[in-house]
Amino acid sequence: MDATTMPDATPPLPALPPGLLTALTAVLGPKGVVTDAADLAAWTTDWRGLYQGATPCLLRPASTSEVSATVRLLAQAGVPMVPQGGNTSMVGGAAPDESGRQVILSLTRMNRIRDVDTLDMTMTAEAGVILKSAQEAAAAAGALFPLSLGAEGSATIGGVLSTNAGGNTTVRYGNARELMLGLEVVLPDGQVFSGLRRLRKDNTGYALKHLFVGAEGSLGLITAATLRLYPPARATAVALCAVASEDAALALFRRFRDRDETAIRAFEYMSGIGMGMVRRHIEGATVPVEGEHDHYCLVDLASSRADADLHGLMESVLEDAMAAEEVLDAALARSDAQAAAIWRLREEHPEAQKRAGASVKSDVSVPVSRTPELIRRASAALRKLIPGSRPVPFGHMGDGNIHMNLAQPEDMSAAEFLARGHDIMDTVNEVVRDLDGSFSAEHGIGRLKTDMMESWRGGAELEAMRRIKSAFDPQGLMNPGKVLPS
Ligand code: FAD
Ligand code: 2HG
Ligand code: ZN
Repeated sequence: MDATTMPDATPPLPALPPGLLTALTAVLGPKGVVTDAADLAAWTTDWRGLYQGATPCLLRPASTSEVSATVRLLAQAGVPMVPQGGNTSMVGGAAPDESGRQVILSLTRMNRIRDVDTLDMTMTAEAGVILKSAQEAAAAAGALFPLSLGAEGSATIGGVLSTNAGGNTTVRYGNARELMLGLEVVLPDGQVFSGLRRLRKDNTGYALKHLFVGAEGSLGLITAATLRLYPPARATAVALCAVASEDAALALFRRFRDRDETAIRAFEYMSGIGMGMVRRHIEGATVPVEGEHDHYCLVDLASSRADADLHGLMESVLEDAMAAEEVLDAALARSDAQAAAIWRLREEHPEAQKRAGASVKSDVSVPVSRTPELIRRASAALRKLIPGSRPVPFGHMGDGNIHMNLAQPEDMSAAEFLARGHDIMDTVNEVVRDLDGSFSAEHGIGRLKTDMMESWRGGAELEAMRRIKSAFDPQGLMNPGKVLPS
């Protein structure tokens, strides 16, 4: 077979309906329409590299009216669309499928902070504002936007709301939903739902705005949001603790909660295996407690009162926990730099795990009281399923949300290990189900977990979700193949 007779390995992408690209370019200008295959590659692959999709074009509207006009044109032509923010989804939520028919609608050019009000304590930000920029804008006004997560340098306001992201401070401030007061959304037919109300109380029938939070772009495109602000932290204390067991970790959380629940800003669990990966793979990472331990906790206390004695509280609780042999050793940060170095040990867990080889992630939650049992039982089941594999549980213990991840055995190929991905997730989920938990805590469903919806949310619950979907999006054009099984 020579080159002229050889079939093309990748068939050409189906063209968009005639005239559509011209009409879109008239709305968005040349900067708003990207069709060059080389430029599109970065947008069609997800952060974890799980999916390699295809798209005929990337559309980049710069205003709500441009989003509305774009969606109207695509809806009239029956073209499916995939909303995208920072493309940091852990579940392939923002990646198009392989059909080459799904257009990517990126909101990153909508990046204006429209308003910060420190009397109402609200910020109105467009969907493409990077989370870190939103935090900085709040800080510049003397306030705090508390949502904080490892991807905050890339994730956008539209993305964190659409996934109902949690992160490190949920234990204190709630997840993205709880930080949202109002939304502006372009509906699947192009209409604009203008709900940017900054009201703390607003009992007017169905809370439509909440449907779009956590919907992962399946009901419409969030173009802007009004968010809650808080007073900034004026006193803080951060410690890394080596703890005796999973139960000791939870007991430590309880000690802090019993002494002063309002002081806890974050309470994170890390395993010895995960900490070992950070030591090995992250340059400059040093663990400030001596020796190697099986379990660690990061405790972060904060108060808006400058005179709050949080170091005193931290030392006193840790002394009690050491006397009870729950805490084996602890390092209390004496400067902001030391606090940041402790936080880095936690934040670099995803990157360290990536560098340590293939891994399968399970973002799950159980009632807080059952987190020790989750970690113990799921780790044992995973070790039994794949001998030599390394469970790397870590995460937001104060919320009952553990990333029950599994790293490949050193002597197994990545491909062989990843082929067991569904078995691995099923093994974790079996324990989670038994503990009254959820198979998706904060990362969402995306493409990865859509086929789990039937068994976890079947019956009336799934049926109600399907009705909502078809009421908003009767043509099924908004992020098809995500969230709901077809
Ligand atoms: P994308 O990935 O672009 O999109 C996410 C989903 O939302 C997709 O379904 C997409 O279609 C949809 N979407 C995006 N923008 C819009 C919009 N404007 N309107 C409608 N739909 C939209 N998550 C946590 O909850 N807690 C963590 O601690 C955490 N840590 C992370 C750490 C790392 C290193 C990484 C890579 C991710 C982490 N995540 C975490 C995952 C988290 O879901 C994302 O970081 C974030 O919420 C997604 O924002 P994004 O702008 O990148 O959205
Ligand atoms: C975190 O808490 C993120 O760091 C990512 O939610 C978790 O990599 C993961 O599994
Ligand atoms: Zn997390």
